[in-house]
Amino acid sequence: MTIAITRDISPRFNECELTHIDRSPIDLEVACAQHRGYIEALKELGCDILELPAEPNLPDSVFVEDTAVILPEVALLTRPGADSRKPEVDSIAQALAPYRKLVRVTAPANVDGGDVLVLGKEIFVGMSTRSNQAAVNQMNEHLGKYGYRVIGVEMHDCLHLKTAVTRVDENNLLINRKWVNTEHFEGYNLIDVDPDEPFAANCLPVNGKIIFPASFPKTYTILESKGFKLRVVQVDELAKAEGAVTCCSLILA
Ligand code: CIR
Repeated sequence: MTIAITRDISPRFNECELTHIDRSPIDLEVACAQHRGYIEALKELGCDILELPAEPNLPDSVFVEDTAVILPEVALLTRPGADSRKPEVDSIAQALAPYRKLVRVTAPANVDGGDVLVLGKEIFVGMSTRSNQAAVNQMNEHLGKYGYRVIGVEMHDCLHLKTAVTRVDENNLLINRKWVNTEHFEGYNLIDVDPDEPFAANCLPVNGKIIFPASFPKTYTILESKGFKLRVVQVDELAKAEGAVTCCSLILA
């Protein structure tokens, strides 16, 4: 059974943090409809949804990915880099407690789940504006005992590591090489996003299909031509808050 944790959109979504894109007004109704469509896609791909109520005063709290890193053995609660987002973690801890043993990083560590790319027993953490070396060190302490190795990765010009590179399956990564050095990923087949679609590297594999934004048709075609089965979702209103497809769920396989 696959469980996906999601959280409804805060009425204060327009006050979200923004780092690399300009603010443009978000239509809450459209954003909520797109979020529902995303949840429908998760259901269609076999997920049971654990839908948490909105956190009215936490504008970015729909982006649950940033609050935790889920592994088969344990879940690591993060300490998000933006102060406005730090209070998002406690309610996620409650939601995760029935499913996993919990460990947590503490100050001075900062890490957003969007910076954490798990590839087997290697865990890559983007050294973004949200995540730091103290987090890499603490994650190694917590997760080393389960055989994981946590490695900091230099990146630039985008919010999170998973804005620049995500896992398509056990052999393939989808990547925008302009934003991240490829040296850590040499054992993988790298699939480049179309140059016209720099934000297309964020995809979400679930039970053999890939959840992928409708806004990136050229990269869609690249993936489809390689035989991947995609499930398209419309998330452009959520993208105005600098979010993409991985960030709106926590998947417990
Ligand atoms: C933020 O800046 O934290 C939010 N506005 C966007 C977070 C998106 N999270 C993600 O891609 N994992």
